[in-house]
Amino acid sequence: MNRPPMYLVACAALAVAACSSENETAADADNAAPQASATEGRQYLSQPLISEIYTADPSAHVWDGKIYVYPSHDIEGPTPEDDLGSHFEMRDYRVLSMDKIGGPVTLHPVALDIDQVPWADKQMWAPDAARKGDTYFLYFPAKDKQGAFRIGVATSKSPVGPFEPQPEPIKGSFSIDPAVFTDSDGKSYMYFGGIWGGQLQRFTTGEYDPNGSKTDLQADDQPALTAKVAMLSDDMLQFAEQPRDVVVTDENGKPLLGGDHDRRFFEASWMHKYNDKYYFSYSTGDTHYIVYAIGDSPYGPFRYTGRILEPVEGWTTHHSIVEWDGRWWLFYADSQLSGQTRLRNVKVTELFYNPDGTIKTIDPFVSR
Ligand code: FUB
Repeated sequence: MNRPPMYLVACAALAVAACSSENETAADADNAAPQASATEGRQYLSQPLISEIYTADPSAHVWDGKIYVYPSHDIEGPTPEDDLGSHFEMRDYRVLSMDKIGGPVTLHPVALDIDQVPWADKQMWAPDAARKGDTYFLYFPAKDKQGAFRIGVATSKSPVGPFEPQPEPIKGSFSIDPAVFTDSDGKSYMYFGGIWGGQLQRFTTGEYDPNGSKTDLQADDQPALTAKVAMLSDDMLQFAEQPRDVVVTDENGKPLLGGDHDRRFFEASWMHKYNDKYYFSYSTGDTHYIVYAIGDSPYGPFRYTGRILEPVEGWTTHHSIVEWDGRWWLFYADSQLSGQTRLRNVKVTELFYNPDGTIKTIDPFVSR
């Protein structure tokens, strides 16, 4: 794929219809004829938001009525695929924005490059963003010079950057996939972590153990490793407390076990609030589901409730959930454009709740 121009306006396949008519709605775009799938003759539910670069791990936010998406920027690298995700060799971030879902998507210039971050060595994985006052915060994981994942933060007066990084990672941060949720009372929390390549299992003592397990705790009958959550400081630049476990329980109130690969936490935390309940959602990794658990507090515990998204094309699955224009949207990614797990593309589709607050499971493929 050629290097794209620094700034361009993209009109993705899904959005072509919306681009061609000002009156077309997001629903019209969602109902556009799906393209034939490269996988098993199935058809994709939705189309990539952009095709000029490869993007994944979309964290979507609505600020001043506009939708901003903070994705990973996938690139072709030389490293062979392995179970630690060494082949995800991303080096910068670029922001997408759109005035409406189904409308034109703007791909903004580089918002943050790894060469700007003194402590970061490689692998800028899934980011998220937050806003407080007139400042925007970009949170990102990267490996430090010792090979340990840490989480950094960078600031800007614009939601699309450029962002200026803090010189050090967030004190006490570790692992990957930060997701920052701001509650109705203005308090912000970072959810983070990932097992296997995300290294949670190598931080169980508080220090990074480079020789630790490559996967998990390797104790299938014990509580699984959990995501972590910490309230952020008033300036949004540090943890205000020691990270706590994000406990997800089964129907009997017992923590999910390490062997429960269909339900236990793997990576890709996201938090949203619906009808005063806290919805913690995440990827189950090697079983490829996006699932969710519901709680009464941002700290949990959360009770496992069900699946949001069935497996997409490609190994990874990572999402965000946001309300826009009175409707709820799932941003996700697959490998439709490249057929390769390391080169992904972000998508969006509408998410629906049942009257009891459960979420209707989405199949990323449709049969027509
Ligand atoms: O994009 C690199 C990693 O793959 C992310 O941090 C994970 O969530 C998975 O999508």
